[in-house]
Amino acid sequence: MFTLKDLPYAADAMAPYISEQTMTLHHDKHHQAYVNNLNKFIEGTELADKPLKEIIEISAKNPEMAGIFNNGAQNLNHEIFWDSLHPASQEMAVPESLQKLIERDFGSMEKMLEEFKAAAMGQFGSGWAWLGMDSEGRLKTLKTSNADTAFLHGLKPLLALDVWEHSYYLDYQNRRGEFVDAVFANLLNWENAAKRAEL
Ligand code: MN3
Repeated sequence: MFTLKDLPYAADAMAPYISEQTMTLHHDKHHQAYVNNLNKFIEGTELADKPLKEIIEISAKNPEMAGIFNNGAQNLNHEIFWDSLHPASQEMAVPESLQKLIERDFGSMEKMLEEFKAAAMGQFGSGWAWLGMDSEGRLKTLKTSNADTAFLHGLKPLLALDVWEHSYYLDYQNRRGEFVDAVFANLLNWENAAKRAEL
């Protein structure tokens, strides 16, 4: 059975860019519901003892397992999302190793963030924007719908941005772009991104 991990920081650590209320509802209600539903769906089935990624891979190929897929992938996506943020009070530089790859594959940090933002803005309806690394070690951005997740598209996820409305609506209403800009400028956890890339 899966359990909801605590946030790796206080719920008010992203303020004023993401409010304590949004973080609390997002983690304690939305993410918790995905974990609870996943457990309900897999209890007593052959998937019950399998690792999360395997459950996602199996259910992705079986349309009758949509409930398992949606809740399993959303559990994984949110774990990566929490890990993609750092407290607003913390100064964080981009590790040189990651900076070099970004410049190699996008030309500059600004260009990468432009592409990453375009993925976030171009996702029609609920979904995710990603910075990931392909099997050849190249960095790419990606957008995915609903619960769909980067590793199913051949990308190791380095940064995940939740663009479901529950992620920003209390703080920014319909202004998704302002939410994206605030996260990019103040909250992205570059150190964890470099760790995920195994740099
Ligand atoms: Mn969410």
